[in-house]
Amino acid sequence: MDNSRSNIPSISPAAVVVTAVFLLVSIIGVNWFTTFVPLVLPPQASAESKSVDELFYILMIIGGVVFFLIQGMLLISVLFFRARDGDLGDGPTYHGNPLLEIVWTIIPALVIVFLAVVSYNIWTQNSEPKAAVNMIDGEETKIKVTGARYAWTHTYETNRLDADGDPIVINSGDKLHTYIGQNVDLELRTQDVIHSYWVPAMRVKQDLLPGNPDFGGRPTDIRFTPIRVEGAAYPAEYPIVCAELCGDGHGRMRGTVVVHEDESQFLAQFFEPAIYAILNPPADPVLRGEIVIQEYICNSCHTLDSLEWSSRTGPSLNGIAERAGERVAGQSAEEYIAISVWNAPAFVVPGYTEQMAVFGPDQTDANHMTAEELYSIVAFLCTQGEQSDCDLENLTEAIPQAIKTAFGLEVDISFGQDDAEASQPEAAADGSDESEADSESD
Ligand code: HEC
Ligand SMILES: [Cu+2]
Repeated sequence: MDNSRSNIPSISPAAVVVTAVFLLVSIIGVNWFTTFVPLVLPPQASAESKSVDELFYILMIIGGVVFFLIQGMLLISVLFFRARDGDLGDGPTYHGNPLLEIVWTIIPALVIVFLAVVSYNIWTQNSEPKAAVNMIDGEETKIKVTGARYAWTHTYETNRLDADGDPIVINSGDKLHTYIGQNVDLELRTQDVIHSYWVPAMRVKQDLLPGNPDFGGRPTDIRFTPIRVEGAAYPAEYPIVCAELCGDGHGRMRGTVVVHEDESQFLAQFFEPAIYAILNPPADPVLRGEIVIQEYICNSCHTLDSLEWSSRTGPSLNGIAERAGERVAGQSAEEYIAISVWNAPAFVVPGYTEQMAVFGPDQTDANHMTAEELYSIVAFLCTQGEQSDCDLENLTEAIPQAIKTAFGLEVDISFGQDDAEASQPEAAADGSDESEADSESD
């Protein structure tokens, strides 16, 4: 066996030709393949999406060529350099070719530096804070997103004031309303584990990091600016997904970005009706409860056919009013439901564990629930069942009484009865907004 160390075996011209052809075919093939990528990707719905897709194409082409080249070389080696019949010897031993080694180190290094620079530029460009964010009615506002197993909640801290002079907060549940050209800047917080707010159509994704903000926790920000998508009908809707495995309900932790065509459509179809509904809640607690309960993440754990909820972490709320009176001896149905919502651990339904989220006046953001809201939620749940254990004729007295007994709190049930002077916005007046019922109130 020839053992000389720097003796490179001669390469047959055929192999060189095959390699060259393979390289050419893979470049052309990968290029051709990328023309199909837009069919698979969601539409480019944000200003950020173009640069992200450009980076994606660059990565695809480089990765694709490297892949086909390496597989091609492997194929060629197997075909041309395989052991011939009767050849039982080792192949020639050789190593040490400084030129070759320098070349195959420098080329990938340059490629990686190039990718790092391009990626870094696109990342900083897309994530850097912008001026004039979340403009509504000519003013900046704050939009917060709360992630919790397994739901998203969006809250708008508006510049409108309620009767007491406090800023009105719109809770739009799992929907983010925005409009073309609005510089969206969301503050993200989680109530439990790490989640990740991902809007594929906007090409943005950001983790939510645990930690109590009062003790140095870390709210994060996600920024994007919706643009017009050719051929889309407005308002257009795009999914929000959780991109961090956060538990068994991770797959249904979803929401929707609703992009309105312009600010006036946003105001008319979402914002003004939401403000109007907050200033003019229905006087009937049951009707109000049906709206209020949908602002919370109850749907992420419970089933309730009348509202099309279908989650199974907690017991079904179908017919809850028929069982509520018998759950705990000595507790009225109203009291039992009120305690179940504000102080779930007080009684744990057999077969379930203490997994229910905590709601109450001391909680923040998505879990903040006033006594008035509790009152209307209890009123609504009292109507869920054929034979209600609640005193349906007398809810306006029975529920405040139950809340007083359970928590020692007085409930102000006068809402919706004296706000006649607030003016009706046009959009709500033309009746085009039943679908917004799930996005209103304080
Ligand atoms: C994180 C999941 C989760 C969320 C969110 C949640 N619940 Fe629950 N809920 C549970 C679980 C689990 C139970 C059963 C254990 C217990 O009784 O504490 C339960 C029990 C209940 C019960 C008692 C049911 C019965 O059959 O006796 C009521 C009523 C209830 N929840 C209402 C609500 C309402 C209203 C909301 C929203 C404001 C809500 N829940 C949000 C998980 C949840
Ligand atoms: Cu999640």
